[in-house]
Amino acid sequence: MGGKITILKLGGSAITVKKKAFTPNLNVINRLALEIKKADVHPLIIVHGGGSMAHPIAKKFKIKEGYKRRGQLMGFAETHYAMVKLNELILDALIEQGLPAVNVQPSACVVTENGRIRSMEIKPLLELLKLGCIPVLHGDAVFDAVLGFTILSGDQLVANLAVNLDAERIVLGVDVDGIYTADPKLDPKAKLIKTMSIEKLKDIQNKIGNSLADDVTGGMLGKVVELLPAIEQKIPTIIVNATKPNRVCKAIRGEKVAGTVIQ
Ligand code: ATP
Ligand code: IP8
Repeated sequence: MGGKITILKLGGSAITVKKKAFTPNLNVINRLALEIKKADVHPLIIVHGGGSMAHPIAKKFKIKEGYKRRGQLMGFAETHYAMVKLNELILDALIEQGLPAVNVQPSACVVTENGRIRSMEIKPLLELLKLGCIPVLHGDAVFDAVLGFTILSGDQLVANLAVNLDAERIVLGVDVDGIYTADPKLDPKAKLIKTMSIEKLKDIQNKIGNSLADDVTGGMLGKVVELLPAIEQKIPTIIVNATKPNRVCKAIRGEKVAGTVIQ
């Protein structure tokens, strides 16, 4: 495979129009594919979120809470289907750039227990990396051994893969410049936190909010909580604005870029 793995999360807030249900942001998706091509970083795993493509359906049918009635089954199927469709748009853009991107579907290789990853069939993903392909995973509606089904966030997948594969770095692309002292969309006085220690992160957890749009996995707060195991393992982690040109490209190369570095 050669070298340690870089893990890039393309946040749903950047790759979809979060305020408008079922709306991918094709301009951002296509530009990000170009940046990933330009960055030329190997080995690379991409994980993407659901944004407005999947969170509204997951919320409507209470998929995260688990199976309670037959009527939810269509919601489970539709949530997964929305992620497959968004994944297809991302693969279209990456393949258009000549990148060997291959979907690895979490619902087919992960089992959770009360919402936490209990097991993951990792071999196909590792073989793809060895071949030089770019595995592309996503948050998903998955089978849960206790709840029947649930929502697995892309952030939990990122942290789990980073810890188990001892990643080189994690880059999280969202629609804001990083972690602020308060939600920058609600508080114009919020200040960007450029570097953050794990102690400071734990300290300000209660000031970090959810997303303003439908988000069943907890917005920025959910992200930070999920990332803690990877940060505790000292895997360099940076949150950057993926809606602004070149930030993701520089971040996956390990270059200095505007954002929040957690170390
Ligand atoms: P998805 O879960 O769909 O992949 P995402 O990972 O791109 O989405 P969100 O879960 O939407 O990102 O979280 C990002 C949002 O969190 C921002 O749009 C911002 O409004 C909100 N937010 C809340 N509190 C803060 C904060 N303290 N600093 C930065 N953003 C914050
Ligand atoms: O957007 C969950 O993944 P996330 C996606 O990374 C859904 O939180 C709702 C299936």
